[in-house]
Amino acid sequence: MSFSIGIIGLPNVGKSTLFKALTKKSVDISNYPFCTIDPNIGNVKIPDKRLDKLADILNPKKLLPTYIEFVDIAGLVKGAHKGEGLGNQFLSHIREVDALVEVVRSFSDPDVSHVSGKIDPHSDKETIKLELIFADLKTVENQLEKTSKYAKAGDKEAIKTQHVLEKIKSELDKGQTARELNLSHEEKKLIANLNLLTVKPIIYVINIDESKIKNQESRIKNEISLCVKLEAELADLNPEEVKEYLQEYDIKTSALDTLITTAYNILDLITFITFQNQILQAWTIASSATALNAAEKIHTDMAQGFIKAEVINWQNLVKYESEQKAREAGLMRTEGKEYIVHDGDVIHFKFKA
Ligand SMILES: Nc1nc2c(ncn2[C@@H]2O[C@H](COP(=O)(O)OP(=O)(O)OP(=O)(O)O)[C@@H](O)[C@H]2O)c(=O)[nH]1
Ligand SMILES: [Mg+2]
Repeated sequence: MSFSIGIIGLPNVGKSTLFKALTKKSVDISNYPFCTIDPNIGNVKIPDKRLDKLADILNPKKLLPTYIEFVDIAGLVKGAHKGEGLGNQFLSHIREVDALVEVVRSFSDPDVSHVSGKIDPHSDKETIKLELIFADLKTVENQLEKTSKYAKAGDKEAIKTQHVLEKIKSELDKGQTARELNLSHEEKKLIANLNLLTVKPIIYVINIDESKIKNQESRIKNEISLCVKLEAELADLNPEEVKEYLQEYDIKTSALDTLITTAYNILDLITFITFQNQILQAWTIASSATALNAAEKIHTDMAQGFIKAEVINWQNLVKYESEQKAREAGLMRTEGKEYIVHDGDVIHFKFKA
């Protein structure tokens, strides 16, 4: 598994349309709220020019790009935590995702109804934020009850966890997300099993009118503006037609590319590459990951028997056209477990089987 993204938002704002644009899967899209009930799940290969260039010189039997899994769920409405709309039980479908994408309606089409009767991106964002906060509050309160028993009995881990939970609860009580607490790595680890929604990084997709596409450049790091409907129409076209379409609307990068770049940035992710058994494969990993973490990502055996990692930057490999020549030029380095993996590293792991 590479990484996964849950698509959330009010009903009828274009979540499934975005899902279609990204995954090219045909799913139910309709002009009435609560069209999606059961989640749509799809994988999207991450296009990577570096892999293509490496494939040109290495001639692999198989080329496996890294991918993102998208999960498109039902819409949340105000009061969902009290059972309004479809309630909030379906949030369980996105508990385990790595990040959230929230679709926010800004397009004005009078033929598409809005659950609260008016287009108000700011208020819609607030509604969703509060519903996620309510969902997390319930989880935190339930867990606090359990943890406090162990904490009272003197369990050291439980005391620490209780402290973090109380800190989160007080933030949620104020109407703020747990994300805003900037929890430390240690604190996050203590509550990781709760899969709190408001801890997850979030990207806003502002779904704009076709006429507003040009000159839309957001200054906010985790916000992108797209005309989701137009992007979904691209899913049905061939690559030549897509090019023309993008030019006509002056769109420089597709929704998928924009979203991937934003997700990699806010999640602090990088890609490393392996070429083993004639398979050229890209892997996604956190930017702080070590060679041992990278080996673990591939196989636990590889991490357990780790001997060394032979590392070469992808550009050097392309430049020298073969591993042999790159090695002779002294560009293949031998690194240990603690080596911090760089974006675009091509890594050979040596391990005891
Ligand atoms: N004009 C316009 N309509 C859009 C756009 N994006 C989506 N729509 C329309 O909005 C309606 C709802 O789209 P969906 O993708 O089904 O919305 P959803 O958020 O998945 O809705 P639920 O599953 O019901 O929560 C459909 O009629 C879409 O064609 C857009 O960018 N512009
Ligand atoms: Mg839908």
